[in-house]
Amino acid sequence: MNETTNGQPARLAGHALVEALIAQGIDTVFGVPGESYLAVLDGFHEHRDKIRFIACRQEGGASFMAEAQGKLTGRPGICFVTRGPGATNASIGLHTAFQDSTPMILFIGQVASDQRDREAFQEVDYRQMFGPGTLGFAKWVAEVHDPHRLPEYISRAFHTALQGRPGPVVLVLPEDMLTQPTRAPVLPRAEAAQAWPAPGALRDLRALLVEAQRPFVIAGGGGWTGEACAALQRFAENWNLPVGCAFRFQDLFDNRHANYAGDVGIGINPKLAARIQEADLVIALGARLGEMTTGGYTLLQAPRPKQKLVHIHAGPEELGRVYAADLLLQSSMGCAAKALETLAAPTIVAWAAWTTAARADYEANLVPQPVAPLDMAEVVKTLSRLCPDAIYTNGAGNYSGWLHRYHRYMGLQHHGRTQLAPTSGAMGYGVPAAVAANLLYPDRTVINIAGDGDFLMTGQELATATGYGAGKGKGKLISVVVDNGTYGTIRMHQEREYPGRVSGSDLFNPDFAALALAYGWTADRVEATAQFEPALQAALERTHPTLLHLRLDADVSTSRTSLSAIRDAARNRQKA
Ligand SMILES: Cc1ncc(C[n+]2csc(CCOP(=O)(O)OP(=O)(O)O)c2C)c(N)n1
Repeated sequence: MNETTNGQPARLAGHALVEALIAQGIDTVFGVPGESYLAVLDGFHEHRDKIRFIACRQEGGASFMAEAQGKLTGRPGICFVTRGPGATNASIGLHTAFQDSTPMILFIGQVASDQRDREAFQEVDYRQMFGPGTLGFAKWVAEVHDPHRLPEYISRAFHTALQGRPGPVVLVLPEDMLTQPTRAPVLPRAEAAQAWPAPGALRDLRALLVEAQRPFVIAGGGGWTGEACAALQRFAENWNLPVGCAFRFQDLFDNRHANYAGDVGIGINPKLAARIQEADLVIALGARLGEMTTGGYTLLQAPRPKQKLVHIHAGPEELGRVYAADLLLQSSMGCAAKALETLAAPTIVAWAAWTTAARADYEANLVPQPVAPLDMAEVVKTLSRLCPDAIYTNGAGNYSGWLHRYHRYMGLQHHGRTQLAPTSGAMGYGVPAAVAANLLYPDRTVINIAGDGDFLMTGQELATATGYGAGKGKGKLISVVVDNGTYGTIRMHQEREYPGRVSGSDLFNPDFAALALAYGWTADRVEATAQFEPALQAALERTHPTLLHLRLDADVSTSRTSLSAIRDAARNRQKA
């Protein structure tokens, strides 16, 4: 036991943990309580004037809220859950934070040390369950045995979550460790170490740009700030480069800007996909170049793309992971963007018409085909018009395609993050993310769009919103449920692969409006396009949250096609 006190009075380790979080600038945590970490809960009571514990209705919701907190604040989102069942429920938010490169710390209460390895009540070995070897849950998992070293573990957890490729960390807390007294000091706030791109590599990048005829920038990933996004915009302006945003990182570049060319994700504008394939130089800035951003590794062929490829990423493990690039640069996003904006650009570039055409393709893609009676494109356009700078949240499902296609996200330099959406494709993300966003920033209006399948995965967090007074401040909280009576995305895939053979994708729904009322929300039903705007206006005037229940014909599958067209095409293929 090695105790460095710095004059700290003795208190429970559980209290020291809460003090460490406060010192890291955390004023809100999300969780579901458990008997495994009562001493920490007591610490939250002790310091209730500085930090609040938001008690959620399921750990999946709590971990999504913490993930959203990480995305919004740029500091690790904090989640507390109990052992076994709590940890298994929380795994979805952890996985999302990993795939989305979001800083987050999940604290898990653990069985007492003298019970370890007996398969004691709810005992799990979290290093096995979530360890880095799983390639999908956490950057680091540690169990804290010595209460005097708690601050060291917490400081390392913050650094690990923030540095390199940001991501989640798991700290496991044996209950007997938490109840010991400690004089452990409170350590200073962790600031992430920044990595600058090497000057030689920047010269090489400039040489590649000067030689290019059809360059394209894809921005994405974690670790961005408003300042970094502003610098990226200036780089794009200096060199007149077309910029696309990786799947669900659409708010990194101002969608209204003349250099913005669209989002590179599911349901990509086919013209944008073709343009990326035709590019002779792709600069991937912070994007992981995963399956969703590369169109299943077809926009950039793996492992050796046709285009010249420059990949800039904060995590060395991402560089050269899939693609044999022409140039790899390890750098934090802030440093990379600032370095790029200083690259001297020629007065005339060869690709001015290429950039103009990329923008024209994006704008043409904003013009919808009218659909009756309820036109989702018009719904999103109305939301964008009335709530241009709101925080928009969604989970997974075809319904999100309208939002991604028609809403014009602003860059982070304007209002911070305005898109909370899981690149992990986790259903159920949008409701808790919206609740967290509004609780953290009561002056910001938050709009959740959810499918009927998606909504009910975490819909019980409406109670959390009501309980903690969400939507009562200047900012409104609105959930738009798009009810088509089916797990529509899966139905779409079924019709394409096994036309007419529907199984397992029908939904039997509650009355969503009545459900919302039961949670203390107001609700409205919308069956036709014209009803949406007045319903939204009324919601924006209320001082508590509103659910808008939209009924959509199941045949309206995506913003580009219908289920019947997909089925007919599949049948014709089978006949041919
Ligand atoms: C937690 C989770 N479970 C299952 C899936 C697979 N999945 C992807 S989309 C989808 C259906 C979504 O249905 P809904 O929310 O009703 O939206 P729609 O596709 O009908 O617009 C399913 C089941 C997933 N992505 N995440």
